[in-house]
Amino acid sequence: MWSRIGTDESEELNWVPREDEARARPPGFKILQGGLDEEAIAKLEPAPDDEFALASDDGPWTRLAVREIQKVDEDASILVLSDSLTEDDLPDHPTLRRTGWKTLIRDDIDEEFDHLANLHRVVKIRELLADREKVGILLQPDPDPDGIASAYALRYLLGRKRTTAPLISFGEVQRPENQALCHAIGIEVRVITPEELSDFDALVLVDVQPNVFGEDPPERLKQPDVVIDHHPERTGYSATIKDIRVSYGATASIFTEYLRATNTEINAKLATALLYGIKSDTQYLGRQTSNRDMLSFSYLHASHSPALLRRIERPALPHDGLKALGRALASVDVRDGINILVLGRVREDVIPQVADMALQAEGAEWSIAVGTVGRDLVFSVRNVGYVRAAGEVVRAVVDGLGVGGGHRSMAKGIIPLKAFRKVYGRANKAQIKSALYDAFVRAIHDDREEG
Ligand SMILES: [Mn+2]
Repeated sequence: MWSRIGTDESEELNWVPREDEARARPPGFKILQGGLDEEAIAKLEPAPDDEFALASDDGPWTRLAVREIQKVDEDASILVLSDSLTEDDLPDHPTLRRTGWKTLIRDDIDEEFDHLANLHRVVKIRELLADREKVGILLQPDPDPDGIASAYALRYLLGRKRTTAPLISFGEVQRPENQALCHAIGIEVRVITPEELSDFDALVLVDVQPNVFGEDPPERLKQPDVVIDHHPERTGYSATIKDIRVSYGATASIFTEYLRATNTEINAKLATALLYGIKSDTQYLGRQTSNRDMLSFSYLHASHSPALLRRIERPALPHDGLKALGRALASVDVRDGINILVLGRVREDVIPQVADMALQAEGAEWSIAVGTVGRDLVFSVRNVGYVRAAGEVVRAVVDGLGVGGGHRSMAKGIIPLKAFRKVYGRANKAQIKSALYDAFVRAIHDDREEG
């Protein structure tokens, strides 16, 4: 059996019965008149861009077919579909590839079964919650983008509004980027007290499990209706439906699969929120990313809004923040690969944005943006990635003074002004710059000595 696949949408399937084969041709196939030989193939008038597929587990027949095709079109592209032939059974031909039917079908079928399992899960969740008047979607205190996006997706899947399925938390959204997400998408997270949980007819925990609310969480929390999360599974509670997938880098990936499995149309806002949720929980598909997260990310990428994403990731800079940046830039000097910009009093979200930008300075391997927020010095640190981990360096810098941490290439530190003054005397810009410069040189240098 073989087929010729035209490039102009005309697809021709031909059937070449083997001599010992009594079977009739399958539906949709034409008989290759004259059997398998050069002349019969030539009658098909193959065009130079045509591709051929040979489906056979018979080595001699396949070799013959390749030979006959080559006589007509010397460098024809040929795909051999067989699960039993190996490369040794096949003739040497520069544009020949082999793949197995079963492998091809298995991959697709596996995916369909995954969709089916997700569909089943969503149907059960919808059934469970259908008659409940008010469903509370509970997030951890100071929820992160993964949680917020997932909760928003759940409400969408349930076809509910904020009145019948509000997003709730025991602590408000604090980080400026997370507030920007809520603002850009139009999501409201309502802060409630544990007592207010009794106002709800159903409780769903998203991106969190009850243990996060302390050793002995409120009684209502120990029996949630649904828990959907990717953190390690905890004990001490019983949920009617639990979907915990620890291999996933983000809960938003689970919800993306729910949406796909139910053929739910994902609008730009929802796609952007989920994409940002995956991106931020996996450090832009870095650490703890599974293939699942990659698949969901690329699926969402097609329908997300880049403009909306930019607005979330780069909140508008306030004018006084820009002026502070201008003054800091006026005295820029990159020494030992370190670029420190001291901004003075600014809105907190200006600091990481300045740190991002400062790393672009010529010769900079490290950038540090420092600002005064409330009674603290807050600084964001970035590096080029191939130097000592930013998180470690920041921990060394704030040691005994404040708090800090982060990852390989980005970190954040906070030093109370009081603690800074105790050690360094004054907290003016010049003093902050030289003190931090010395501390960073020491912290970065430490690593080099340790090897
Ligand atoms: Mn998460």
